[in-house]
Amino acid sequence: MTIMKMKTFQSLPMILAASCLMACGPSPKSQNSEDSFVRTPETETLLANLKKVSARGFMFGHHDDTNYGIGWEGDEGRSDVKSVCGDYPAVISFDLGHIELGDTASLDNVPFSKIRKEILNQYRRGGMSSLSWHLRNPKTGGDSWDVSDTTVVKSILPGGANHEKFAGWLGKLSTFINSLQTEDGVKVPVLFRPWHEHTGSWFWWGEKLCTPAEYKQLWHLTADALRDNGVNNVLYAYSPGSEPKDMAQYLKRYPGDDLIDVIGFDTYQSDRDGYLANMDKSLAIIDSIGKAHDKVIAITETGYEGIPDTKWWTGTLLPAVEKYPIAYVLVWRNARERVSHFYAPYPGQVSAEDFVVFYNHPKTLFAADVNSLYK
Ligand code: BMA
Repeated sequence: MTIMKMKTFQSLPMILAASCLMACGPSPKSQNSEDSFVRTPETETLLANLKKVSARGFMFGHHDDTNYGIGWEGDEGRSDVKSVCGDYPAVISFDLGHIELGDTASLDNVPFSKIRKEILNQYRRGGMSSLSWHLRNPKTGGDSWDVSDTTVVKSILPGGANHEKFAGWLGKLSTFINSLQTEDGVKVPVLFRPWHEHTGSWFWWGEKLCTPAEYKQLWHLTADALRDNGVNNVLYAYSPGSEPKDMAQYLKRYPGDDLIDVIGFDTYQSDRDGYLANMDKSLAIIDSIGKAHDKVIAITETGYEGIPDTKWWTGTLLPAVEKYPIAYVLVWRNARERVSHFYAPYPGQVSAEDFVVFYNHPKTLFAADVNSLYK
């Protein structure tokens, strides 16, 4: 089903115009310890706009949206979300796993040239791209999920045996992010969300795999290296899982307000009641911290694998999130290579009609609704 909507409200740039003079200038946060370091104006404008989005609603996001979907791969301009509702997600996320190896394709087998092209396409639509990084294990050679060794983080910090190797990986990552440029040479701002779900212990940077001090050092090492490599077009997102029970637990490994721009969490539905409870608990935490620390809040990953509930979008997701001032909620990928590993509807999928109702809700924002996050 394809239904085009015409939502009757002002465009985001119009609403933001009044506050832009103050909000769009470089903020003190953009000055890192090196006085000369300033993020690009487009990056600062993106942050200012993210802070304003929740006055209108929340953006919908989908991982790898334009790279592939159910029954297709690489078709120009195609998106399962667009096929269902007529518009692209306002946020699309991509994963840079294997960029560190110098490979030409990601861990999910998407060429990095294609990822770059889709980030540029999303920028031209005025929407946002977010980047996660399921990188390899620099000590064992295994993947992100290889938790067989509890000293991996320590080994890549200054003085560790894998420090130089990891610096090289950050160099490759930086080269890619620096290459995100329009024909006019404008660097495309992106939200970078490394070291995610660290309050669980399934990634080598997880809770039981490093100390809070090591985890924070990992973040600073990463951001400092990117800055030294000239990366000035990223905002940073901190996204634990839904394990923290209160603000203190949420902030236990927080690398600091100077570094982080967006705070969020990742959580998925298995049983509905548990999901709603987790959502509410985690949303309340990030809402309070967001207000106290002046941070953008978002649900950085969520979803219900296979979406077997015909009314999931308006019956579960919408009521769970609508009372909180989140900038966006993002669902995970529609894997073309793993049957039933999908989180957004495609034409004919059982929740597709309900997704159109969700799309037509005045609070949900898609690419044409946000129009431009960079002006
Ligand atoms: C996971 C799964 C994996 C994938 C990884 C990185 O949640 O979707 O299949 O490789 O994300 O995208």
